[in-house]
Amino acid sequence: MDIVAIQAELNALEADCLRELEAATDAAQLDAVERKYLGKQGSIKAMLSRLGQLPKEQRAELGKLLNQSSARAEAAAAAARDRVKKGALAAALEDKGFDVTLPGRLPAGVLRPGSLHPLTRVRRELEDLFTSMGYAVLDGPEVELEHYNFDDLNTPPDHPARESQDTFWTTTPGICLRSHTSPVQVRGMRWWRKQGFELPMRAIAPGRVFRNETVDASHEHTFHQLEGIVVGEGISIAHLLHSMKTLLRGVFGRELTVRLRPGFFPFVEPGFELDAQCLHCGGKGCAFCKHSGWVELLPCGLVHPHVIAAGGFDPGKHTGFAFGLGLSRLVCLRHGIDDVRHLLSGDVRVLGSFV
Ligand code: FA5
Repeated sequence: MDIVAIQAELNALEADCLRELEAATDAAQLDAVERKYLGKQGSIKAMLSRLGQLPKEQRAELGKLLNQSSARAEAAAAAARDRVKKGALAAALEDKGFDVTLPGRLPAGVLRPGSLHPLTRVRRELEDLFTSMGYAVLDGPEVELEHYNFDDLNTPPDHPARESQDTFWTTTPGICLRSHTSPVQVRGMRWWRKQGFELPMRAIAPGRVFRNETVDASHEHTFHQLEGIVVGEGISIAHLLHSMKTLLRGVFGRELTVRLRPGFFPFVEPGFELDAQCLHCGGKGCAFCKHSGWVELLPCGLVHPHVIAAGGFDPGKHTGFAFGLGLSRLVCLRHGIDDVRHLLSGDVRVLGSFV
């Protein structure tokens, strides 16, 4: 056979290949055409075996022709693939049964739907509960002035109570990470006055706080509290108790067994510790309640006159109550989480159980 005959055969093969690529309407058909002509066993490639039939001087020429032909067929195959892909997408979009707003279908267990963190959920519930009773929701800085974190809260530098909250200090003197949400008491009172709002002032301030302390099942170095403060004329312990009961009923949907005992905080007088019976062990004692059967949850009291004055109100006329709910512990109690460290662990298995 001479080169002219082989060349004619090659041209015919190429033309067939291009026609079949053109006619293919889906990826499977394209695969078949590519296999038939361009695959290792494909007929264009098979022409290589014919080189041996030619005299030496014509082999290079046929080799070149074969390469050119393969390159053209491969380019046509790529273009056909592109056409088929675009066509499939256009057809899918045309199809009235295709809803682009539907979430993707994923193999089960690969990706889970997102969910709100239990802390966020309880915080939002409490915000709803308190705003429905006329409270404002305030915010305060996490990096706080020592002044607001301690001094204005009737806790001067030499006060022993400073040691009960192991504070993270920054390298700038007078600036710390807030060790509780109570600085929002004074910030809030000043803001309330500046706005010219009427009394009683009612506000809550949920947020993150930090303590340089040894962590265990009920202690984290970073945790959440929810501060509450009410200031006006004639605000008494009766108001405080009623509000605390409303709060706990709102969170747990039922009355909890609670006890009130005297508690010391420089910024309240008198001060109380409201403990809830441990729901993990029903009061029998476990690691979460440090085997006492009770969980310290809600310290509270009547706002100290010095703090009322620091907030810009008249301690001769105005009284108030304040509380500092341990939000992280409350979330643990409500959701049966037996270790507060799970909350901020970032472990998706924790979040996944609250979808
Ligand atoms: C305070 O922080 C006061 N500011 C609360 C307060 C506010 C009293 C207003 C009176 C008036 P205490 O240090 O006890 O108090 O912390 C309050 C709550 O935060 C505790 O009852 C507990 O539920 C929670 N808590 C304290 N330390 C930790 C910790 N390391 N990890 C998780 N929760 C904690």
